[in-house]
Amino acid sequence: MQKMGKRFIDDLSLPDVPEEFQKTLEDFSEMYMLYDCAIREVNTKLENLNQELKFKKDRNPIQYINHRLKSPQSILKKLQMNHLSMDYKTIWNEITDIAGVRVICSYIDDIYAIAEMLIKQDDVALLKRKDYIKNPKESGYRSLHLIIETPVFLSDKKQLVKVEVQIRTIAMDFWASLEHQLRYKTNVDVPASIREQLRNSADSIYRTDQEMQNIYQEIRRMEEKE
Ligand code: 0O2
Repeated sequence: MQKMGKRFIDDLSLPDVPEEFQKTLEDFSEMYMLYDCAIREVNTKLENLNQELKFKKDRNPIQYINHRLKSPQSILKKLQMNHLSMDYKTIWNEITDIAGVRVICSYIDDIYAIAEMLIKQDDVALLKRKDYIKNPKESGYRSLHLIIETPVFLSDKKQLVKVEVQIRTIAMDFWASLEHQLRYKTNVDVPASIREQLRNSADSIYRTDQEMQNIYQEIRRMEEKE
């Protein structure tokens, strides 16, 4: 883990990095170790839920789980955008998405069911919930975001660590991944007409998600009558 933090830090090309942030970087290895442990804790919780539901209901509501640690470059960008100071304490308290877990579900209802099961666990505290499914972003982006805090048990103490959990369907993820690539991999200012096309495509994907959910429920009802 020391290595993972170090790799990230070595990757940072330093000329434009403020001195205050460079100093804070020295403490990043330990911070990344904690976030990495927290990701594993949350991952295990989600995998266990999926396993139990497979056993009880004979289906997996979670298709797959991804995770990532936010790079120092992205942390710096966020601090600068939000006019935050660059000390360790500010990063620890204010940047809530350094540890990120993305859960890809089969159906819209699975998203809410998994979220409820996760935040009901007594060692999980919900700090923030943003429902971009009920209230999609201007871009068309849909996903349920939870900022949770979970304990990491170390050799001599228990440390609470924040993790951002993004939960969405396969279809929402398909759109978000391509839109992310299109937006970040281009130098051009995306015109309003293309932004509208992207929004329309997100809306149409959402309608398909709703149709698939309805079909699934209908088949379930038919099975129950058998
Ligand atoms: P990455 O590489 O995915 O981490 P906050 O201060 O945290 O409350 P913030 O940071 O604006 O406010 O959080 P928000 O908007 O709730 O969630 C940010 C993350 O959601 C992004 O992380 C993306 O992962 C995802 N996201 C939000 N809007 C969009 C969008 O329009 N398109 C796509 N594809 N993803 C989106 P990062 O840090 O941008 O990047």
